[in-house]
Amino acid sequence: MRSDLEKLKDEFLDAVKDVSDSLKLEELRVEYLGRKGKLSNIMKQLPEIAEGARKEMGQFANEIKTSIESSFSAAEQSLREREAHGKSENEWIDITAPGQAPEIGHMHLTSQAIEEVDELFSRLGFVRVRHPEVEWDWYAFESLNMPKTHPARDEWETFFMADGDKVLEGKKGKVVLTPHTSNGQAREMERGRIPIRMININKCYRRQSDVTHAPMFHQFEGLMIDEKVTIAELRGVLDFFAQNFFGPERKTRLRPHHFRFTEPSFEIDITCEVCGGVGKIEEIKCRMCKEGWLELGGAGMVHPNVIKAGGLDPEKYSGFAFGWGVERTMMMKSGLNIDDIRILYRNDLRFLKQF
Ligand code: FA5
Repeated sequence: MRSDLEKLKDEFLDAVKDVSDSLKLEELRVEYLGRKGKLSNIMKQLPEIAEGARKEMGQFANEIKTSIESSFSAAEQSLREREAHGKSENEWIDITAPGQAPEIGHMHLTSQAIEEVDELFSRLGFVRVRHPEVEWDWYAFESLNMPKTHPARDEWETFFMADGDKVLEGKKGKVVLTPHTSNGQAREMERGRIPIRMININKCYRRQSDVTHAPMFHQFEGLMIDEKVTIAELRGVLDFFAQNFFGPERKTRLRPHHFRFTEPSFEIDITCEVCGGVGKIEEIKCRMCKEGWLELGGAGMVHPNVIKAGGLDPEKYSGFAFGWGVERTMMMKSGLNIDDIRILYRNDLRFLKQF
């Protein structure tokens, strides 16, 4: 066995000298050191060796193995160096050639609109805040004058959060993905910093998907609370926004509506940008608005019960609130001409790069 091992080592050293690429070197490693290789084969003789000499022979076999392994590593290292050197001799760079500029992205249309909304309201002293997207039932519904079993809740098509089959629940009720930014109303009042001029811009979630509805969208919620706030101030703020955002030629209208958290309540519509407010394009009903007007959002004077839920005295304080969809508002801007809201979130660069 000893002479077999010595022969094996010499044979390996001889073979490794001539190897010129890493593939062949690996083949050689498998042939000599692999599980079914030549060294393993010789090691099978070990149990036949007399017990007294077996330990010594085992040690000798290990020395041979270590020696083969280090010759292999040395060959591997020198091959790597030779390959690297060869490469640098063959490859060259023309440092005078023009560079390839990395593609620079830009803000998503929705983020651009959010910045613009934020900037316009800041001119009126409204401060941008962010209240949670994952919310308690209390802030999303109950504090807004919608008790647990009230039918008005049915309109919201909410996503409740669950852990397996168990709907998550805590001291402030179930956990929901907020369906609107009105969840920020009681939260902002609880802070107790009066007067309030808040603009809460955030993601909202509803079980809806069609040309004017996305399951995830954004709203901006304005809230003003002070002593003696009137409806005239609400109109003034909304007009300021509409004229600056859409341009003076576009028309808005207030339509009486019902929200549980405002009294009186309105919906605000704007003349449709896709059909120019006519409701038709070449005698075909406008796919976006169907009648010339598109709803942008709701507004109204904050209900006394909501002021109470926010920890303030409704006898002393009054205010207004409005909540509009960012995407819908943006889609109604002149020149955009987007006729399906869902395209904003399809991540199609051919569309997004245009803006
Ligand atoms: C509300 O969400 C009320 N919280 C608004 C409000 C706030 C009223 C404060 C009074 C006072 P509404 O469900 O109508 O109301 O939604 C408001 C706007 O959000 C809609 O007009 C629309 O512009 C936008 N919106 C609603 N659902 C979606 C959706 N699935 N996809 C895109 N935009 C939506």
